[in-house]
Amino acid sequence: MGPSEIQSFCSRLPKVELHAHLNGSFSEKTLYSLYMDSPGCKTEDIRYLISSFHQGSDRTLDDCFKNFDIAHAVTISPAAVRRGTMDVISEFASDGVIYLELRTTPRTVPGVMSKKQYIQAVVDAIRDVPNFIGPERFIIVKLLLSVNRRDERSEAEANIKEAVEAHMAYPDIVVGVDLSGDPKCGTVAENILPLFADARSKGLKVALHCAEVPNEKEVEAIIRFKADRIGHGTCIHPQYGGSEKLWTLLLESKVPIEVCLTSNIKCKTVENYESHHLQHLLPVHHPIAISTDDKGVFCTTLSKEFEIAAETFLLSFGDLCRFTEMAIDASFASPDEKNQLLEKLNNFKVLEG
Ligand code: 6MZ
Repeated sequence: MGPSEIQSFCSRLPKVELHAHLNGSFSEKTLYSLYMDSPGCKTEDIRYLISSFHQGSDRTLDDCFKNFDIAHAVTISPAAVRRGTMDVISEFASDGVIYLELRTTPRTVPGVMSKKQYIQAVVDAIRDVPNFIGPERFIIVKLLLSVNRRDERSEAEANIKEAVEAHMAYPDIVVGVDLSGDPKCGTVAENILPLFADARSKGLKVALHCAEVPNEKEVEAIIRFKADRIGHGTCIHPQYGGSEKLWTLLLESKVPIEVCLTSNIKCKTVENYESHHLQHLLPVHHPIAISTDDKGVFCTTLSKEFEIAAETFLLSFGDLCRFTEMAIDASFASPDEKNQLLEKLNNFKVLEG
């Protein structure tokens, strides 16, 4: 298999995206167009953000988090949030993504937008999907609401409450909660895990960012919590500042890992693709979902992430189909939806011979 064959296969393959932060997924085009309607956003900030999209791995985790603050400055009204969401969904659908779980942190903009209105804007865009992706495309979209670990506990409580209410109002769309935010600051995750347990008891699935940086105690608490999925999971294996104990706990838990290759390289939490922790997950057949994290900020697509995985770890087309299958299994879709997605994958396999 040559690089162009791999590229073409990855783009045709029906894919499932399980780890995509809304405000980190805006493309250059979306940011420019939202910026034109955001008088409060500084031109130099938007220039900085867009130029940073094209940087390689010469920035730090802190630089990446500065980017999110800039993206937030262009989504300060329900109309902007809705437009941005529609663009992100369209772009994933054009990339051959048949199932997308978006996640976002409900935000209040005083006098302009409440958390409820923010969530409603995203939900409205998702409900409108069949009308804007075009008849030749197919995509199922779900929403997870995030808690930012940088925020106060009261804010975390407020977001979980909003998530529970949104799930009751839109059970087919709002399906989960997420813990994210700068892993080097803020809340100690173990203190707010009871909030996630509460959300789980009310029917929401739980995805937790875990081990982007080493933190034995917190990582152990998160693995023992048995989330439905873990984001990143970098510093669990001893090679990345984790330990044998954590690694064994993870493998025993069988909790799927959302693997974000380019994000980890660009944030410098992993040195290069060859030494990515995916190398340890593949041989033991631990469930994984290849994901983009922030396709705008990291200038990537899900097809590209599949390509990188295939080229780095010498994977076959069969292995890549298996990735989609694993992601369907790890998704928060309903059993009927999972069958529908599997059927799409099987049809693709038949067509490809
Ligand atoms: C942890 C991340 C992240 O929620 O405003 N976010 N959290 N690790 C990462 N790896 C690089 N990438 C993004 O989208 C932006 C927010 O997602 C979280 C951060 O909290 C960021 O502010 P929303 O739509």
